[in-house]
Amino acid sequence: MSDDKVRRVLIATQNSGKVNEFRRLLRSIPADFVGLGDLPEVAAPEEDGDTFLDNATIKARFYSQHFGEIALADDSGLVVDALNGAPGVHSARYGGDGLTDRDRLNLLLENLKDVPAEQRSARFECAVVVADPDSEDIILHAIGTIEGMITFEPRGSNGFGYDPAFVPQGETRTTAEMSATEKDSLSHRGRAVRAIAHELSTYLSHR
Ligand code: ITT
Repeated sequence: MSDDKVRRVLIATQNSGKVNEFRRLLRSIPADFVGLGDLPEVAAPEEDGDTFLDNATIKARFYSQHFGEIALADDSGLVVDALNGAPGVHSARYGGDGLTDRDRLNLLLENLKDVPAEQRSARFECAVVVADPDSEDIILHAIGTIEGMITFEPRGSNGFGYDPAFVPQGETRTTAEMSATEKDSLSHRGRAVRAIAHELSTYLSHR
């Protein structure tokens, strides 16, 4: 570091499942990672972008400006081929307001109930964006993807969201049946974070 000050980075997500994963994935970076839960509550910005990258940029910029902190945001979701890419950027809102993660998972499986095994291909995608309140441009961004298939029934209780219905390519278990370390090693979020980790560390050390 250029001085003894420990840099703070805001993990700018309201999703506790993502916060847990980011804390694990970023643990080798010498910075103080703060969650939104450690700061005064603020209403989330509207995610009206067409892509994961657009929405991650909206969130990183918004939280970075609002709190005056370097902020790392994630926009992610499940892209199902048999549903023409749904739920996609709407993964957190699939089925409308008032549903739980489990309700959305059940809705997905219901909507796919007549789709045969060989047509159940899907992928998780994750865009990670880092914004600095002192900079107009975003500092870093990366996209991570993991290919797989949707199960017929939910399996496993680890992870969050659609994990109980997603089996990565070459695996037999869902990501909800894997340990945290196993999911991190192949997940969309793990891949996106590993793509920026070195540059983030360098950026923080020179700031
Ligand atoms: P923030 O916007 O505050 O980050 P969010 O949950 O609303 O929280 P997104 O708009 O990016 O975040 O929606 C992502 C949704 O995609 C998430 O709620 C899950 O339903 C799903 N998802 C993303 N990554 C996942 C993962 O690793 N495992 C399971 N489901 C995942």
